Amino acid sequence: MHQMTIGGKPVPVAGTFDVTDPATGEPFAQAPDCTPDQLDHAMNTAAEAFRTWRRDDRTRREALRGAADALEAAIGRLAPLLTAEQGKPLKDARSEIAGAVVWLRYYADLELPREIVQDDARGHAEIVRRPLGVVAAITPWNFPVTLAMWKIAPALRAGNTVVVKPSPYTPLTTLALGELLQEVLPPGVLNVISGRDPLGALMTTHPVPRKISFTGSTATGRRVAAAAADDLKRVTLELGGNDPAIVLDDADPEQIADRLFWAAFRNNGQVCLAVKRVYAPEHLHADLVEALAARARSVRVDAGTAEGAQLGPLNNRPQFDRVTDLVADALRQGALAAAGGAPLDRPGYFYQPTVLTGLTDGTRIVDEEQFGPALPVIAYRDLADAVERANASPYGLTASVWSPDLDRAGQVAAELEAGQVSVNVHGLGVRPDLPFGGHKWSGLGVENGPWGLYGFTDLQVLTRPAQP
Ligand code: TXE
Repeated sequence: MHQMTIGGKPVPVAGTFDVTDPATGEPFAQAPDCTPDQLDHAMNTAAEAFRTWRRDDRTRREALRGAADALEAAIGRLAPLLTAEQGKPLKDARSEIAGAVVWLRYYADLELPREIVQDDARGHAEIVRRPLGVVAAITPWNFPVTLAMWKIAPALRAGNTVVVKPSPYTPLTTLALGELLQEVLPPGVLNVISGRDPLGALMTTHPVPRKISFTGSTATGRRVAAAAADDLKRVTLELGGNDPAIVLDDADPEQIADRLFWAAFRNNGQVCLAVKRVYAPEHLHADLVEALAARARSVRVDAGTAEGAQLGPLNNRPQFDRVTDLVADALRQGALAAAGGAPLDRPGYFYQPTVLTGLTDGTRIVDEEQFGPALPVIAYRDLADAVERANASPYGLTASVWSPDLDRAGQVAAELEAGQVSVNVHGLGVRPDLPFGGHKWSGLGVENGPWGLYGFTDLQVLTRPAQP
């Protein structure tokens, strides 16, 4: 069994919970269930390690490089574990872990300039960024490794120490990551614990961490923010989205369909920034629906271990039930499934890639985050009205505009309320060097780039008068 790692060592297992293979719907492994004492131990150990880890920038950068090399060498071993617990095809599991390596290297290489505001005859004023202390990192089940690394790499680079807790649906690869990285990190710098949802809540009220970095649902994000408020812990929240794609009247449906389709269906739509609703002009609507539906029908959905699988099952039962309900609700309201519309007839959490037409705003699957392989395509008559409807959501994570006329697309993009807006592609801005964060209910603060690292620091001003 994969074990929790605290202070560089495996922790004796006190209790366990089941981990389910989404391709069968059956439990296939157990994970350790962290006790409150073990949580205290993890937090105190991280606090102790912080005393020295925060001091030496060079050691930290070398350690992150070592972590990148160790993780890269382990991709072949970790990818099958990620597929088993998450469901995604093996090749996607491999590229997810490879992405985490890229993040480690980016932060290892990131130069942080000294910010000297004044250095003249009157004196010297400089701004430094101090690490906060212990960071509690809480992650979801859609990209367990990547999203953990979006927190671990910048937090460690800035000089913090980390206690990370993966989702109870996907704890195993993160536990394995914790075991693996002990070879290259000083003890206590990265601690990995696992448990059910109440463990996340305990982390947010624990007195030790100075920051909670959370990725997950908006509902839980609110609880995290409320729990952190008492102690004024810093929080970064990366939450849900209901990301619109607006197709302009001069776009060519066949030409854009591949990119649009995969922006919506990658990882089975279980992507915070997936396209979740498409607005298409009336005269292109039927052609675009058919172009997307043709792709949906031809995608190979199978167990992540099956040769040639392009999409696996949904990750967990509640998510499978939610997608099933949202599509059934839309069909009851008069929507038509141009492709899919139901689960696959086999065990596990498999759902047919689904393209819905004949529906509009006010239907649950348009208004809420579906987080699954079902995409509503909505016809519009007036572009200003489509923009209005795109912005009418309480979410604001990402958005895209599709047109060969880049100036016009750029003007529409500037109207959209979202943390990232792309033209003729969706989600191009997810890179280690660009800030990623949501407007409105989609989050608080940003991850990635120097801006993400700054979120793991407090500013300190150092001043002195000129020497006589
Ligand atoms: O998320 P939760 P769930 C959305 C998506 C999905 C919905 C529910 O729409 O349908 O969220 O997924 C931990 N204090 N996203 O229920 O509960 C939990 O153990 C602190 C979008 O899985 O937010 C897990 O580690 N932590 C999202 C993590 O929070 C708590 C990705 C996320 O779980 C906690 C995933 C508490 N009170 C789902 N309760 C995205 N932004 O990409 C639970 N947790």
